[in-house]
Amino acid sequence: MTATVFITGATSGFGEATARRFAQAGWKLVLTGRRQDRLDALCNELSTSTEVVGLVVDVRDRQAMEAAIASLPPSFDTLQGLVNNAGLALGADAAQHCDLDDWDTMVDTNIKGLMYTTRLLLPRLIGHGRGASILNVGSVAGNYPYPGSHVYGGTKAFVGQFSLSLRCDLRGTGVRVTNIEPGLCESEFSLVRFGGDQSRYDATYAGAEPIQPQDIAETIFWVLNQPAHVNINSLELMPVSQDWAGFSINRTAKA
Ligand code: NDP
Ligand code: 8X3
Repeated sequence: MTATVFITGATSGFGEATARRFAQAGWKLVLTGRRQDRLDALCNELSTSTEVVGLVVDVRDRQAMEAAIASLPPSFDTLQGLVNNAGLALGADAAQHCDLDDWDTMVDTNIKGLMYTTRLLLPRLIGHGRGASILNVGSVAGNYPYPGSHVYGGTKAFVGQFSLSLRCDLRGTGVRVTNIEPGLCESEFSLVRFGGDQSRYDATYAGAEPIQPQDIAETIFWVLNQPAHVNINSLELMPVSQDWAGFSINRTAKA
């Protein structure tokens, strides 16, 4: 039986690169995203080498997710892989200057969208059983604080804890769970975060030799292709150029 992987957020960055990597290995694909033009173009391209279904759907919309998943053809009744990748950061200002709508969007996408997708697909993953995998895309922001991370980091901390707890609940099903936690990676992530500001995007990556989406795709492919008795619990990766800044001490009288 040909293996199938369901990838959220396949219209750019990690998700798109991951779709290409799995297609190259002959896996069947279910790809999601909101931008129909991009999803159609990718599905058309990859359908020359494998079976692909594109679902134009917003992960925040629970009913739309239910309907989209229910519409899958019978050949997708079981899934070997779920890559919960769709997500975003909005802004990097200090918490006291942030827009609550942006915070809602990050929670709704990175937490609730991931939650909905996981719950709705669990029966299909359990149906596959031994060798099935859920791969959640967390972040170093879920492990370490930095100024301007606040809610984004909080959502990724949720992803880490949810992943660990899922492993306990899935005991005996054969379904594996992994949280990958990347650091600085070059993708549209930073254009989205900075409201399309190309100069801030350029400044984020200048001279840093950031991780590329293809690097993440290789990592995800490796995780899902481990022997069925091996579970990679979490995997944190950073570019060599990135490390930790150390503790910060404010020495003004006010603080
Ligand atoms: P991109 O912005 O390139 O890709 C994000 C993807 O998520 C797009 O395909 C987008 O598709 C999709 N998406 C966003 N919101 C929604 C939504 N509401 N419903 C459905 N799809 C949605 O960023 P990356 O590839 O870099 O990011 C992928 C994941 O990796 C995210 O979870 C991010 O937090 C995480 N990450 C990124 C890092 C980085 O430095 N780049 C580092 C660590 C983690 P569309 O707009 O078409 O809906
Ligand atoms: C994205 C990585 O360091 O910008 O999750 O938070 S970082």
